Amino acid sequence: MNYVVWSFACFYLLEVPFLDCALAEVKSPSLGVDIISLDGKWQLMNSNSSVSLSAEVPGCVHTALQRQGFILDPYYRFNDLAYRWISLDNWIYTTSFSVPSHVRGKGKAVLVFEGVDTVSTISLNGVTIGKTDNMFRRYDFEVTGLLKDEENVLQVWIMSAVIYASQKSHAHTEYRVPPDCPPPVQKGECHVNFIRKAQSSFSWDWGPSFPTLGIWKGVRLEVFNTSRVLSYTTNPKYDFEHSSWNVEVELFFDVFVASKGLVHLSIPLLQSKAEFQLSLTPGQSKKSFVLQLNQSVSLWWPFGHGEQFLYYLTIDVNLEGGETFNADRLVAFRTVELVQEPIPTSPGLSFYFRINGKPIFLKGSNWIPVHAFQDQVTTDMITILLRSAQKANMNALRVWGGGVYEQDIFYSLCDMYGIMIWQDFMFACALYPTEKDFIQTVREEVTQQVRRLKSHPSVVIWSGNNENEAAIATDWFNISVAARPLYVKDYVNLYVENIRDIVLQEDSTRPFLVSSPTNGVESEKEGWVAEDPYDPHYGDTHFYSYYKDCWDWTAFPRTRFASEYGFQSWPSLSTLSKVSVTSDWDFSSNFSAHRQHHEDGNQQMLKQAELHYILPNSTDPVQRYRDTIYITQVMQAQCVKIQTEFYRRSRSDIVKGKGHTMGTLYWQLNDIWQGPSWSSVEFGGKWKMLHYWATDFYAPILSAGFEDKGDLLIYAVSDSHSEKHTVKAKVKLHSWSSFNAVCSLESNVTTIKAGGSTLVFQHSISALLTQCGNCTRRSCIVAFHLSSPEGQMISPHNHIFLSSPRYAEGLQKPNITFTVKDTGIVQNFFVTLHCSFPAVYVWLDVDNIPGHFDVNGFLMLSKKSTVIFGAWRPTTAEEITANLHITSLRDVY
Ligand code: BMA
Repeated sequence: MNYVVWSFACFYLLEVPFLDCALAEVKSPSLGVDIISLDGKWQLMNSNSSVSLSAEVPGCVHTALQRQGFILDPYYRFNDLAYRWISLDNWIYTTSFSVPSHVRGKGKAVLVFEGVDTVSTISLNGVTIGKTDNMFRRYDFEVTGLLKDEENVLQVWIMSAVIYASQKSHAHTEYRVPPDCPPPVQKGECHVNFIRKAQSSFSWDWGPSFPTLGIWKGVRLEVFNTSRVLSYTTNPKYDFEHSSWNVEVELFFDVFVASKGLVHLSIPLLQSKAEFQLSLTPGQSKKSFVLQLNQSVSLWWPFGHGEQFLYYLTIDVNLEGGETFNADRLVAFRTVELVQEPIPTSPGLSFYFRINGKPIFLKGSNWIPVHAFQDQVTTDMITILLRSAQKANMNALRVWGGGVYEQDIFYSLCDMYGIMIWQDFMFACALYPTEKDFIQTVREEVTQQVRRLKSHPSVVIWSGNNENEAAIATDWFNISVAARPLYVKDYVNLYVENIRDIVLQEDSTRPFLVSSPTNGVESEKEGWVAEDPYDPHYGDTHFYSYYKDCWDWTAFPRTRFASEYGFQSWPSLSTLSKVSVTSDWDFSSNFSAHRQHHEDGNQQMLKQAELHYILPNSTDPVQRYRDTIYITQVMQAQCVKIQTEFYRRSRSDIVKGKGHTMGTLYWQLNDIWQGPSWSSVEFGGKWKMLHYWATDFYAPILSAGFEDKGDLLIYAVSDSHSEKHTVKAKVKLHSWSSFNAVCSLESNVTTIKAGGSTLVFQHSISALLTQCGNCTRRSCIVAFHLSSPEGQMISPHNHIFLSSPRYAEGLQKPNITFTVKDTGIVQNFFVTLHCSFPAVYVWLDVDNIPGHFDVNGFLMLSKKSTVIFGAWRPTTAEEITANLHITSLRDVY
């Protein structure tokens, strides 16, 4: 099938969510290998046999217990605490299977566990065949000679991860490896840094403690006479000397009997093919082949910068004995550089990504695990989240180091959507032990993950850990000055001498950073732990400030690259109502406190909101709760917008030596459960107000307005590489009490920088108000956008408040009414709003009907406005009408 047809088919399917689009990976690995899948129903028992049930593999204990009715939904109310016993117990998975004698008679048999969570001892027919201690690794155990025809009994004895971590930490007597336990507000378990498991599974500041146990990936038996392919990689490389592309293919073999054969590689669409001799000797071996391309290729570009061309590459291995192995894989051509070089007029170094030779501003967010129970993560949900990211004009996501290396489909979809991935290794917010066995298991983990992921063009950078350089540098764990060198030595040992070393050996096609945040090459100069890894003159930064007024953009560090920043909000009532009861629906309920895992989080949200808005005061408690959720989302959207626009407009500026910001990844895209967090998409896929706003503040051409020393300034920010737009800023002042603009202004026509930010409008605010006549800071709002000289709109509508809406004069209850009408296009509905006064932060919520609006949380400056709701399942105008809630700021007090 050629790419164009395939791409269209997939795109079409993905436009209708809930349909999977299979991306071809390995066809059927063969070379005469017989594969018996052991996935499916197993038996599961706890340590004293008091609980016994059947369980699905892949899966985990919690999911099995819930599916069989032993427990209720673990996410319901306080069940995370009620079900703590599950993770403190040990569990045994058992299955039995038969092996036909013609298979059993073959030379070598291997049991492959793609993923065990986490610490286990595995036996076959009563004989221990191996142990596991790392959920991020695949394990292969040889079982030749142990198989019977009938009734082979396979048992996986899984130890409590909590108890294992505690034992490991107590055995580490020479010095402590902090932190011991998470803060009490997280209600989590201790010593997660001692186990190679999703670090957030012991609790995080946005997630519950569910230290899962299970067989979370597939299990199979592979039996063969000659050899088998363990894995393979496909790596397009650009040959700068000859200005041409080639593709390096690596095949990893497990060879039982020496053999010879041929390897054919081909990319039909590029009319490129080649044949190579293959000679295999017993043992494990890597064979590399290079396919030279003799014609030019179409490049893969990040979303918003060009197409994402993907080509089928086929691999055929033919051994002399007649055994064959065939696979095909999509490959793409792009180069990536992380540029850290001096900037005139600024101390420090730049920090930006150059893709295919062009500087690219990374716009996106941070990705956390989609579910506490990884077996419940569906392709549909990953698709919804990634499509949501792309719809919000994101071109990048950071797979954060406290979760999991995502599943293959995640990266394949990112390849297709043009979403660049900043891939952390799974270490976060902690120091780590460096005992031999720990380092050994990490080395294997890193090797396997790099080999699994490096063929994806979407992955543009590896990063060693989340915040661990900062943890040492800024002393999170009260380490004495005398002890510090010891911890720095361990840090360098783990991330530099081991992880970095392996990555550099395995992958020469993309950059490696040791940590995030880091000063990059400057950190390296300072011995890998910089004095201040948050230095805005170097590398990336993480920045959080909850109590300071987020409208004050001067408080944000003008960083080279903002890889984390954000504000919390609560998810919608329809999301929360699935795990709560009416008595929980109060901001001061036990439930509200229980779900909040960030110290003072609920307080911080209200305090920040109160700076600019009157807090909800309905006498109906449920209405007040709904409105409070709304106000937290308004606050979050407004704060992240102001901060992101500040970073985007800083891309060309150097102010007091700081600037040239080239990336914004706000914290965080998605949620792991129904609770308050920094996310812009709720658990289940519903968009918060922030996500709707991201669509605008990440628009390819943005008009960003702000106030500086009494002046109103508007910048035009463009992601374009060459197109120099001529624009004018159109500015209108609107009074809160009438629909007619009080006055309108236009800037001169300006040519804006391609790939830069340009000041297009500057005006003293007091002069503007005087000139305008009937306007004060409190009675009017400024709306603006960019248009072409001919009047065509080229940036989304934007606005800026001249004073806090809490002091707005003339803002009245808008009395919004609505009608819903089918558009005639599948699952798309017009929602037409009518209001009697201008309204701000107009929010439409259809409760449990999945889907999203084209715009939401908007400023309504006309009597009538129509938006479109696209549902993700069949629905009707009547159902939408019955479920639609409309709220604007003036409605909540
Ligand atoms: C950063 C992240 C996460 C955390 C977030 C919000 O430090 O790396 O660890 O969830 O801030 O506190």
